[in-house]
Order: sequence, then C-alpha cells, then structure tokens
Amino acid sequence: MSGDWDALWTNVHLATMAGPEGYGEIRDGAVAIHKGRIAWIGARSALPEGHRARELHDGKGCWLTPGLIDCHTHIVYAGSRSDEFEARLNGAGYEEIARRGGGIMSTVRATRAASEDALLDASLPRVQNLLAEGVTTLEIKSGYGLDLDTERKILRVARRIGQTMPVRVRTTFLGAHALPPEYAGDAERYIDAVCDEMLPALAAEGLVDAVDAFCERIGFSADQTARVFEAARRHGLPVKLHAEQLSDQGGASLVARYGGLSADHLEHLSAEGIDAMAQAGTVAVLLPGAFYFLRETRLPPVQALREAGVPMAVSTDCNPGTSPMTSLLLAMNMACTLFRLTPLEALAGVTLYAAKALGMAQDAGSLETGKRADFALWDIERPGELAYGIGGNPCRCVVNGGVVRFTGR
Ligand code: DI6
Ligand code: FE
Repeated sequence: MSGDWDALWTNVHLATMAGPEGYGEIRDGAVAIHKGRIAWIGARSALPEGHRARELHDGKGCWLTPGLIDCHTHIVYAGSRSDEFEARLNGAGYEEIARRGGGIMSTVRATRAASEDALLDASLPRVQNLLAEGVTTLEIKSGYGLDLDTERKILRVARRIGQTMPVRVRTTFLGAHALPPEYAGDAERYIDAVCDEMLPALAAEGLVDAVDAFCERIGFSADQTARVFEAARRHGLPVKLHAEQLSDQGGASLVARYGGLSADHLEHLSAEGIDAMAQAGTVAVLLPGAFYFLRETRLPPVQALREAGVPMAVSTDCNPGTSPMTSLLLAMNMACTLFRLTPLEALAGVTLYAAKALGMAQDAGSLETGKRADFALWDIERPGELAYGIGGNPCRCVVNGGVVRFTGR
C-alpha cells in the first residue's frame, strides 16, 4: 500500500529483524504506519512517489528496532525478599529460610494479603522500568496466589496493566508453581484443584492466555505437569513450562509433546529434550537473571540448541525470589556474557523469538509490512550496542500500535 498514511518516520536506521539472518539493517530507512500497523518499510530513497502522511516524525538519526518483548515474568507480586537476600549473604541457607516460612511462601502470603489495587500499585513501577527500555509486549504469570481468589486477583491485575499502560500483556496461569500449605503432603489433590476448579473458572473469565507449570523436584512431577497440560488442552489453551532449571525431569520433551510454545530455563536440558524441542518448534527461553542471582554454574546448552536450530528467546524472569530484575537490556547483556549468545542472538531473543514464545509471531517481533507498529528508537551507533551496555538506557522513544507512547531523553 502506498499513499495516504497516518504517520511516517524518517531519519532513522532500521534493524528490522525480518531477514533469515542478521539484523535486517536498512540505513536511512523509513517506516509508514496506517491504522496501527506497518504499511510500508524500506529505504527512504525507495519511498513511493506521491506518498502522503498525516504525521511526520523525525527519528533524529536513531536506530529503530521492533518493540522489545519480555516473554517470561512473574512481575505481579507483593512484598520484597530483600531480607532473604541479606540473610543468605549473612550465612543462612535457602532451605533454612524456607523452613522459617520464607521463600516463595512469603511472597504468597504478601500477595494474598494485598488488595487488588495495592497489588497493581506494587507492580506498576516494575512495569514502568521495562517500558522505559522499549518493551511493548509483556507476559505475566500468576503463581503467587495458589488459591482461586488470589490467582484471579493476580491475573486481573495483569489484565489491568494491559488496559491502562501502553503495553500489550499476555497472561499465563501458573497455578502449579508451588504446593500451598493448605495441601501440604497432597500434591495430587492440589493438581486436581488446579485442573478442575482454578483453570476452568479463570479461563471462563477470559483471564488466561496460556498455561505453565514448575516441573521440578521442588515443584511438580512430569506426571502432574502432564495432567495440567491435559486440562489446558481441554480449554484450547497453549502450554509452556519451567523446565530443567535445577534438574532434568524430562520437562522439555513433555512440553514439546504438547506442542508447547516454550520451555524455559533449561540449564539441565538433555540432548533428547533438545531434539524434541527442535521437532516441535518449541522456543528455548533463556533466563540469565535467575542463573546469575542463584549463582548457578551449570550453563544451558546454548551451542547444542543453536546447532539443532531451536530458536532462543531471552527474558528477565522478573520475580522476587530468583530474579528481581526489571531490565531486559541487562538480561540481553547477561545472555551474552554468561551464556555466550551473540548480540544479534540476544536482540532476536527479545524480539522475533520472544514473539514466537508467546504465539505472536504473526503480529509482532519484527518490522514487516502488516505487523503491528510496535517499535523503539535508540540512541546507539549500531544494533549490537543494545546488548553491550551495563546500566544506562539509550531508549529515546517507544511506539506501540503506531502511537508514540513514551519519549525518553
Ligand atoms: N522458578 C524460579 O526460579 C522461580 N519460580 C520458578 O518457577 C522462583 C520463584 C520464587 O522464589 O519466588
Ligand atoms: Fe520463572
């Protein structure tokens, strides 16, 4: 389409992330927007003759990338665990803290006690940090409620974030995150509640876009996870999984068998799991913030994933226990320094493949005609610079659905 557009951006360099390889660089490019979507994109010199746009935007020589996508967060929670962080640095063990009622249950208590408005207020500053760094799409998991009312409250807050903030939100029901004290010693009965009561009610209320579980010795078994996936299937919902974070439970193969969108963490991923993911097109979501904060030493098998052609996404895993991180740019840097991703892979991991991990590849993740006009402008010299800095924020402007939503310095 050419001709009458809503808006036209020029004086920008483009990293479209659209080609099969590379950044899809177009120096001195132009992007036209119509009805919130990309109507034309290319070199400025190739703009069709006689084009007209209602609004003209000067990109001031910035680099323009797809809006960033944080595809794995637990960003809606109340309270903080800085006391635990401090106790651990003063010699307390993780299990000792958990026995004292700390750990994940301390966040569950704080989240249960917070009103919906208080929970929203607690979460917004974290969301704002992400938005200021060019994030235009955000996944938010429940899992700090572990009862129907609190899981509902978390997911309602997630929806409200999507309605009131300039960001698209995808919600994930993570009822199978931990065993609540009410069900101590009876995980099977809790999984019954997750599958037969919580998920049906929350799905009926339109609060669930996908279903996740924590498949781990300290979480739920592969059999219990499979029951959750069966329930998701009954509701027509896609699945993803916290898999092979602390041990190999065969979670990656399991989620691949259900055609899962993603398997996340993956430090203990086996060759079999990699094959299953490659076959199924399941995205590997790498979470270097949790690796760093837990001072893990076992690396996810990045080279093997690369060789198998498994797409790799990168995310913050923002949560109070293992990754209190609200910078996706820092996650990109850590993915490079700790996991040896290239800066190109890191950028693809927060755009193209993060979109795929959310089932949104048709609509987001790259700058292409027909996709939603979600993008960020950066004061950088080359796109690889986004993964390079530690602290500092070169984001100058964020556009979501074609509308300028945030203008930085
Ligand atoms: N894996 C993690 O590392 C976090 N959740 C999960 O499934 C831990 C969450 C917490 O400690 O609060
Ligand atoms: Fe997580």
